[in-house]
Amino acid sequence: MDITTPPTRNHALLDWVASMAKLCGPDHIHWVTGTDAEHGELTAEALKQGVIKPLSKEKRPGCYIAYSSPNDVARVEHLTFICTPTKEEAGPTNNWMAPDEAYKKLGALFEGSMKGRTMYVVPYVMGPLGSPFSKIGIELTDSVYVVLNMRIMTRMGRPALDMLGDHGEFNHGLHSMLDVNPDRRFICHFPQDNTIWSVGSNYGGNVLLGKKCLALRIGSYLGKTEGWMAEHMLILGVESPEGQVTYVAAAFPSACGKTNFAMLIPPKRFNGWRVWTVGDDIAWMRVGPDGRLWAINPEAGYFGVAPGTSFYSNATAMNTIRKDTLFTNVALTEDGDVWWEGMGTPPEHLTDWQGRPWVKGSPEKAAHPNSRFTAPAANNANLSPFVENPSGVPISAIIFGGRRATTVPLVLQSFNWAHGVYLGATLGSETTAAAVGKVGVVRRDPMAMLPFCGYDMGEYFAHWLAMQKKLVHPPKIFMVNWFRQDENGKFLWPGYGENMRVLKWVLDRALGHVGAQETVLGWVPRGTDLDLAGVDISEEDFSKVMRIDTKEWLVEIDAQQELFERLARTMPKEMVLQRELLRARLERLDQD
Ligand code: OXD
Ligand code: MN
Repeated sequence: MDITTPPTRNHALLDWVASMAKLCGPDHIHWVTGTDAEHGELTAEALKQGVIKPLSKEKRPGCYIAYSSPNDVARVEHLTFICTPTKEEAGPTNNWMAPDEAYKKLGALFEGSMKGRTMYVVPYVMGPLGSPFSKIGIELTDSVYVVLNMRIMTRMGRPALDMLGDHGEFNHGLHSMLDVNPDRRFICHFPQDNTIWSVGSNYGGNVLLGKKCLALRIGSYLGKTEGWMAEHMLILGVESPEGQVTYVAAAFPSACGKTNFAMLIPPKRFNGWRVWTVGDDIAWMRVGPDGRLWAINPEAGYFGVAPGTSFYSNATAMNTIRKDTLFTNVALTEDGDVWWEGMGTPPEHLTDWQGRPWVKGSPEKAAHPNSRFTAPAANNANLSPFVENPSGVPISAIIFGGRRATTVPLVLQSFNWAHGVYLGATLGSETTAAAVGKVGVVRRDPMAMLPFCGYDMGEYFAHWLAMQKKLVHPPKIFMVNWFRQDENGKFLWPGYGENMRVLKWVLDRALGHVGAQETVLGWVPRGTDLDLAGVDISEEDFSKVMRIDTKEWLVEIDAQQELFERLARTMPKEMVLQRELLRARLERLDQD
């Protein structure tokens, strides 16, 4: 076995790498340092292996395109396991495997899996370097594609080892692609051991172990035990013309526009306003000494959904991905550029995401619906200057949003923290292409964390409720729905930049600048409090988008029953009572 010199004296790390190498049997071990020179070598290696292809140097400098196996294009929730000593700890919404069984089963798959391959040792930090909020992980992987992605998504290499030192704690991540076969694909989390084992996939969410696996599944478990929160939330800062910046965290299920919202460009009407991106997918939040909730973005890049991204929907992202970006499963133009559905008019000819010729007008999608860009946050012209702040940014408002064609109004504010937790806990959303399975069916996705909570969801709600005790200045909680449709299936709200109107009301409420009108569901904007000047929406459509229909809500409450039943063992009483209170209010209204 050929080994680059381990740049560490951390014995726990050296011993663990040695034992995993013994199990997987790679020909080489490469300790990743993260330098530019090394990046050049890894890129050359990936090109040689045919894992990536260069894009046009003029159009996309430093950019590459990769294609995954057609059987490996999204997260696989049915093959994702939480391996806690008891099934109860994982809870009824997670797949569970006993730790011994999982180590045995996956151990047999890992055995000799890296023969003829290189094992890359990838040290990385989630969170700003040197921040006490940050966590260190080591991912052992046989995929050079993973290493190239981790370089963008995390603080990878030597700085991570320096932060770890000789004795530090780290997450133990082991990944092998094997033969990318869905029959031999498992993503297992061992929260008690701070360990993740992933086999048989090479798709981002399954294999970039810092992201969903560490930052959310293991992170939420650590958050519960250490008294903080790991959430599937973007973080943004809104700067007023006077220079006051207010921070908001927002949870939306996968592929519901978090990246677009995090990079929002205010419309003309909001001259002098600016939105700063702190993060687009994950927030780690702690109560600060001032009693406010402070959030960091543990990531260093964006693993964004490409389809639908355009200069209209997200100009900031389009500019971010101009250089140094890795594209996966998008279509390729004849002049070495990328294209996907929703970007604009397609060229006459493309090569589709499976390498097949594609002609304009073809009914087939040229890019996979879950195709992605991996881009450095540093490319974002609106990146918050506080993104590296070791203590994060103070959050004044939390937003929950789903993708709902009916029922859920454009915006409302919860009555209080517990009611806000109830709104988040019962969030429903139509499924998207980000996970394998049927698209477009409403499922409960509590706090957009259903696929990402590393322990029992009822306990997770209890943790949310318990956080209130520590918060002297809790953020105000809101619910939004950008996706409501009319009877003909047309979206009622223009969305994208116009969401600034809603955001402004959220800020006004969070900062106590405006009153509001009470409804059965929560507080909503009064007459003119939501600035609609210049928005392309009729009065009638606006009333439709804000409509709270008693009958629909009685059905919605019934649709929450399955979640309440599944989580009955640990569902906090407050959640049950919130639901009953809402039911009583709705029934009274329905009778009147
Ligand atoms: C993601 C997801 O990739 O949520 O962020 O699937
Ligand atoms: Mn996500």
